[in-house]
Formats: sequence, structure tokens, C-alpha cells
Amino acid sequence: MRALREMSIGSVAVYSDVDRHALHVRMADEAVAIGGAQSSESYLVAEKIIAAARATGAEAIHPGYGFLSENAAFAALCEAEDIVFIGPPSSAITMMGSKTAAREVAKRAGTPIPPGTESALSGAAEATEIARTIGYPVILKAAAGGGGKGMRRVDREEDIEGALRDATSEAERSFKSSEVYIEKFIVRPRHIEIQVLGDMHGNMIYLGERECSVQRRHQKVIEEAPSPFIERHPHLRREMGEAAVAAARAAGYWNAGTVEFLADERGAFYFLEMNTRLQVEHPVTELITGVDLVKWQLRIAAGERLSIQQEDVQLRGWAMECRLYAEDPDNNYMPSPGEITALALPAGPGIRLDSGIYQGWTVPMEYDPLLIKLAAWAETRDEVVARLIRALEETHIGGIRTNIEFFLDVLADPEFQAGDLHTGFLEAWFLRRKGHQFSDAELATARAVAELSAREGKAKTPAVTATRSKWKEVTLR
Ligand code: MV4
Repeated sequence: MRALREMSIGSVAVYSDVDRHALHVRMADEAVAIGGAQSSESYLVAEKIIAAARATGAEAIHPGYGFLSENAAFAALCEAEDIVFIGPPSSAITMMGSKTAAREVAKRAGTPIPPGTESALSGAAEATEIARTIGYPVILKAAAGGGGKGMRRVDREEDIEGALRDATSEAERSFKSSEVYIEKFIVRPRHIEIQVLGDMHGNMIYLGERECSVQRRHQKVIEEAPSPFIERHPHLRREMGEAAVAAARAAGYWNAGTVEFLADERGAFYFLEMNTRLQVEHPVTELITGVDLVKWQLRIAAGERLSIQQEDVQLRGWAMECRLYAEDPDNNYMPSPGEITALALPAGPGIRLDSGIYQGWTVPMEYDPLLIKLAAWAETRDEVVARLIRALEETHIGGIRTNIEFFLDVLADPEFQAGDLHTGFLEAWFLRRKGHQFSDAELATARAVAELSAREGKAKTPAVTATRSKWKEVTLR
């Protein structure tokens, strides 16, 4: 809506019953009520969104990043109704929505994929045979999946049959498709993703990478750009960038998208999946490239040509984002909705806030309780960490519990500051602390990872510390 305002385009918000007083409704020029608090009665009902566009004369729909943003049927409905879907063509969403089809596309484009299959496994016999060829560990994944559901890591042949049964039934339950495929399991990987931007006329560029290895239960909590790993292996930036563009091109993609890769410790990288939407963490890319991704989404959707060439994309400095959530650190970071009774927000050099809250607003319990994306920019990674710590210390959100203290702890961690990240980083980090509850699976991963880290003897003194010194008053005598 900020991009629209700057471009002198009107905006219309849609809202559910509990969102009547939400910030996005206040910020829009017009707003349309679309039904019940349950998203299945409002934000997920394609026909209601289309009706809201019709009623207000809206020409285009920005699907955001949750709900219908990667729903091919919704994009196709917009196409059929002659309403512009601000995103890729529905055909590309369909293609990337099937993880096996996406693997096929990537393979055809010459983008490296983990060894494995591009079609559904016929049964345990086939799975065993392929696992023997590619070697253990392997991972079984739901073709219609993503986000960790319907996935099983398998380390030994005797576990294949049971794991396939579990993955298949979970896939069927979660996605109404029991199709499962197999991949070589990449050990201790980093999650590195490439932002791409393409127009309808065949032009496409990549805008560097983001590293999102700091995740918990497949939820990202800290994202940064550039990637500390790629800074150490700079040739990878271009290789991954070109591989990402090749895969997106092969899918007939346009608008903003993200190609996810896993990178192993040796620097080999593998295509994982493509996110066919704008992502939550897009601000860090905007901060280091100076490119407004949302404005480009709008221009591209209007049929404009991309005027930025690959050589024009220059990365400057470092950016990092923390996702501030309403969650209770004393209750295993469970959602902690409620009324925001006080609010002090950070500002000053290099700080960007994408906030959805205000004092007096009540965080509803029906949705993901993301409150604010706090992003910082500075010349170097050390400076950006210090700046984020400073900004978090300026922040006060009263009336609800938040994960602010958690970020102060992670940002002060020596391994984090050294940029020694991998997708098991947070589990290992939590294991180093006391008083937290974990699932058996989390504990097993964390133990393995902690063992590896200990063996490599990584712990150092932090370069930047969170002082959080008590305020003191001095009286002159
Ligand atoms: C993998 C993998 C290792 N090897 N695939 C997790 C979510 C889904 N998008 C893919 N995921 C993974 N796929 C192979 N061949 C490890 C993960 C994974 C992961 C990936 C990215 C970020 C965090 C993760 C946490 C656990 C497992």
C-alpha cells in the first residue's frame, strides 16, 4: 500500500471480522469486509476476493505472502475474470507447486538438483533400489509438499519401508496427494535463496541471495543478505544466480520469485523449490540492492519492461531482519495474542520497520502472530548486528509476550556472529540453553549438530555484545 501511494494508485484492503481494526485496513483508501475470522471463511475464499475487486473497481490483486498467494486456481480465476494477478502466470505456480515437476524443470534448465527421482515412487522396492544407487542418508518428500510436511529422513535400508509408509500417509492427509519422491539428503546444509525478477517480455535478472538458515520448525526467524557463506565463496553468487534464472525461465516465470537452494559445506548447491510469490524477507534484498521489489511487481503486472539489467544490480553493505512475534518465551514460544498496551519503536540510521501493529490494537489469535519485521542495514555484518541489538533494545511492546529477548540472545552468540550457520543452527542453539521443551526429533537433530560443532571447536568470544546495562541517574553535588 505504501508503494501504491507513492505511485498515486488507490488501494483497497479486504478484512475478516476480527481484522476490522487491523493496520492494513486503516492504511488502505477503501476496505471490504469478506467474512468470518476463520481464513476458510474469508481470506481463503477466492470468490470473495474477486467480488471485493469487482465491487470497488480494483484492476489488480496483490496476493501478499500467505493465504492465496501461491494458489494456482486463484491466479487462474483472476486471469479468467480479467483482473490482474500481481504475480506469476498460473501455469508457473502450478508447475512449481508440484515438487517433482519443479525438479524436472530445474533439471531441464541445467540447474543442479539433489540426486533422486522426478516421478512418484511406486513402492518400497523402488525406493530401496534408488537409495542404494544414490547412497544414504536419503529423504522422502511429498510431491505436493513444502514447508517440511510429509518429509522423512532415512539413514538405513531397514527403515525405508516404514518411512515411506509414514511419508505417504502424511502426504495424503496433508495434501490429498500421496505422491512421494526420493532425494539424497544434504547433510548440515545452509538455506540460501535467490531473488529473481522477470517481466512478460523475456527479461529476467537475479538480485543476489538471502541466507535464511536461522529457522525453527521450518519457520524463518532471522534472514540476511548477502549470505556469509557466499561472501566466503564469491563465485557462487553468479553460479547460483544464473542457475535460478535458468530454472525460472524454464517455468515460463515472470514477476518476483525466489529460488531456494541448499548449499553443503563444500560449496555444492542444489535446487530445492521455487517460491512463486513475494517473500516475507524481501526487505533485506531491497536494502542491499536499492531495488523496490513491490513497485517492480506492480510495473511488471502492468506489462512494463524491466529497465534494470543484470550489470546494474550492485550489492551494497549488509542487511538483516528479525521477525518479531507475539509469543511466550516461557511457554516454548507458543503464540501469545492480546492487547498491545504500550509501544515504543526503534528508529535512527539504517533501521527499517515493516509493522502491522499499533498501541491499543489486539493481536488476534486466529492468525500467525507476526507483529513487526525489524530490519537493519549497515556497511558490514558486524555493524548490522550491533545496529539490530541497539534497535531491539529501543523496542518495547507492552501487554503481550514477544521474542525480542530471544533475538538479543541469538545476536550475541559467537557462532552466529561468526556466520557459522546451517539449518540446524537454532535447534543446536536451544540445546545449549536450559529450560526448553523439545520434540524427540528436534532433540535428535540438535544433538547431532551440537556434536559436530563441538568437534570442530567453534565457540569464540562474541565481537558484539548485548550490554542492556541498567539506566543510571547521576546527581551532581
Ligand atoms: C532437504 C534437506 C536435506 N536434503 N532436502 C525442509 C523444508 C523443505 N522445504 C525442504 N527441507 C529440507 N530438504 C534434502 N535433499 C533438509 C531440509 C531441511 C531444511 C531446509 C531448509 C531450511 C531448514 C530446514 C530444516 C530441516 C530440514
